[in-house]
Amino acid sequence: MKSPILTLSLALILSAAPTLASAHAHAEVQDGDGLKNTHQLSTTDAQSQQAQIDHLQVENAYVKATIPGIKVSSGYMKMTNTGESPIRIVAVETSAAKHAEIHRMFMRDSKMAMRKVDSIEIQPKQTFELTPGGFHLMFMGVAQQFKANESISLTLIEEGGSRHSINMPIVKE
Ligand SMILES: [Cu+2]
Repeated sequence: MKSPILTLSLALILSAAPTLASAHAHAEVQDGDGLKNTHQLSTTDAQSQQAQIDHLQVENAYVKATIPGIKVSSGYMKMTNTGESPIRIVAVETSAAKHAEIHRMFMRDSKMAMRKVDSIEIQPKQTFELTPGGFHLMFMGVAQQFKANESISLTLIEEGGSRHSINMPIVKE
């Protein structure tokens, strides 16, 4: 029932970068044709590792395009924990900006403000959405202008060190 979404998420992860193999703790799962079709827990090592990767499923990831001279952008996505234990994202990394942080919008004196947060936790079987006006990723010191129809790659880092590389298309506001 969840197959189409999982397939999409896996495609996003796999398209992210050839560096996935070195960046990801579960690099072995890149081997084999079964990768695209098999998402259930199974008896083989390769497949159970692959299931682990799938525990964090990312959809609809995007960052906002920037205009020349503006070095700040923000990013959004929908993350689903398909596993049995909580996933805590403690950092994000990208070579596209000097600093990448997890932020949260909040009201202060009836105005919207934002602050950095240390982590976000996604409970088992829950979806956590980064949205304009809510939690989001903040990019400061954008290295090169974020141009619509291009993309940046981003690595989500879990507590414990697991890394998930994703591709974030750049979208014009
Ligand atoms: Cu922010």
